[in-house]
Amino acid sequence: MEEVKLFGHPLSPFSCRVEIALKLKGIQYDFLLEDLSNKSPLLLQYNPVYKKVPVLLHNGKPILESVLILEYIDETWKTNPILPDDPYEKAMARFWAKFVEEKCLAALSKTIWSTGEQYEKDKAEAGELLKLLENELKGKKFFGGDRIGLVDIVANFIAFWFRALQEAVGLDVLTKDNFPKLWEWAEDYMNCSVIKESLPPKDKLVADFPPPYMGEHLVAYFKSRLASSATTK
Ligand SMILES: N[C@@H](CCC(=O)N[C@@H](CS)C(=O)NCC(=O)O)C(=O)O
Repeated sequence: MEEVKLFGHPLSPFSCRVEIALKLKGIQYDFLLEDLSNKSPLLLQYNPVYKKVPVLLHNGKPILESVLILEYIDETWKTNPILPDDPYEKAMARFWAKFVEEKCLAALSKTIWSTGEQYEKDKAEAGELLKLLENELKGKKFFGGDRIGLVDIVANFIAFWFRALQEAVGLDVLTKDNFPKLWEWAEDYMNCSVIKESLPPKDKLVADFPPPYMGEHLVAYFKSRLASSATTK
């Protein structure tokens, strides 16, 4: 009997990536909820370098970093592949996953926290990156083609987290008009049952994000921004 345990947090987009991959493959696992403001000794033991979730424990061996965990899961359990077999297609999927991870997440996150002129600058910068994703989706339902693949799972921050926070704070970075293909992708992605059951409720995300590991000042800032957007609506 295999041991599969996931140290995670339900509001973490990184932890949800792993849950999605395990569910897509039908792997049974135990979810160990981490209190990110008071991390468990086991989490610190398994991930002494970054001290972050997610950590996948497979038969006693820890696997770290969500994208690497996704690849590990795909290589370990072959049903419902999330990476293509073809070496070129695989390299391209990794390329776009890296692009989403390293460029898009940072650029989109900046727009949530910035205001005024800085917001306009950050929005334009994020828009340039989203254009590239919009183009990549041409002729495809998902980044993975007809089925959800690595890039789709890595981009879950865009489909759910970013769109929910953007709506809550009243931003217009990613809209149906500006990025119709990307918007449609996000809707299709969110409509998949495996995805729906792996994501936290939107109101909980908006109320409790960012999770407590982030600085108090960020939490306070986010709340005040929410409050001011609510009064100006
Ligand atoms: N690059 C990591 C990022 C993981 C990450 O940032 N996890 C956050 C939760 S969303 C965390 O555990 N933070 C705890 C901390 O920063 O102390 C991955 O992809 O797994």
